[in-house]
Amino acid sequence: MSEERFSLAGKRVWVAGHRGMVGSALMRRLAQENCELLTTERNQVDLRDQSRANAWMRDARPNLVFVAAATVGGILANDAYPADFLYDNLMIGANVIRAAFEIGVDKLVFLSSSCVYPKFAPQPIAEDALLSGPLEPTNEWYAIAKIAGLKLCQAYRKQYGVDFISAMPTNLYGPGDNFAANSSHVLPALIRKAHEAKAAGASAITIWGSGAPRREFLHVDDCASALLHLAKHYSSDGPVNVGSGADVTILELTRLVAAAAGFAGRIERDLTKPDGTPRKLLDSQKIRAMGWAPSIALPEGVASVYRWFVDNHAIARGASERA
Ligand code: GFB
Repeated sequence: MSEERFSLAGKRVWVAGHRGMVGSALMRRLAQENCELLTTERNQVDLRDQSRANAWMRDARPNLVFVAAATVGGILANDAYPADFLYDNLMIGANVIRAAFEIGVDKLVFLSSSCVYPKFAPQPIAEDALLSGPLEPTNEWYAIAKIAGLKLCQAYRKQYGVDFISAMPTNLYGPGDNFAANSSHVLPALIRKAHEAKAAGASAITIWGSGAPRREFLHVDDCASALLHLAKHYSSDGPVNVGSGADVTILELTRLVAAAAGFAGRIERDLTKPDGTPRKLLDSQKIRAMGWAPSIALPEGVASVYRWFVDNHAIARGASERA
């Protein structure tokens, strides 16, 4: 375990995007710490608006900021709404990072993403693969905004010596995810498909693409614990990967979800839909060496999120998790 460099005790902590899946998990985890939690609603402060973001930050005066606000979605949403994914995420990142600098926050943790790495990066993907090759076209818009955000953190650190850091979480899943058919990521989409097929007595479910792409999944509660760990223990300019260390094919994931939902029918493939990046497995040695490890195995995590979906799907959210 590396030494604690930043204590949360008595600190004012702002989770930007606290109603999203990641932000909610951070709020649950931070509730166990001796700190004061600050939040603002999306309809009060649109973080794409620089003057609103500045005014909020001047009033709230947080010591620590987690930038978990983002416009997010799965492979089709990324491809269908490139302007929203690029503009919203550029503006949120730039406004929050700049405002944090202006009021002199002690620490800022920016959430980037594993999709910022090149489409054909060597696997597992180490942090130094950043900007070493072309991006996956379906999510280059989101990726460019997330690269800009992490570069802005590095730039402020280099020019002004501030303690801004970036984390690169792998594909996340958990309670509070978006389960909408066309805008969700694969794991919640499969939960919904398997559940509805079982309820309707259908003989098959259809997955997008070939089922061959490999993805690494991390439960959002593990991600939240990693983000807190980095806030406390890490202070340097290099981004840090946050992954579970294991990947599965989409077909294997579908079988896992079908088993959790009790769906025993056929799995069909819609080859008109994109596969995206062939493989995305992070090398997370850097954070593991700092003493963090995930604690929720994929089968257990899928089963618990399936139960969450069954209990809550009537109120599950839409495509965006911006606060
Ligand atoms: O999770 P997903 O949408 O995003 O898709 P990415 C992962 C894989 O699952 C792709 C396949 O190969 C999809 O074709 N898939 C199969 C499905 N069935 C489905 C389905 O019903 N819904 C969805 N959504 N996929 C995202 C980026 O890429 O990764 C985001 O677009 C973000 O920007 C996220 O970075 C972490 O893993 O391909």
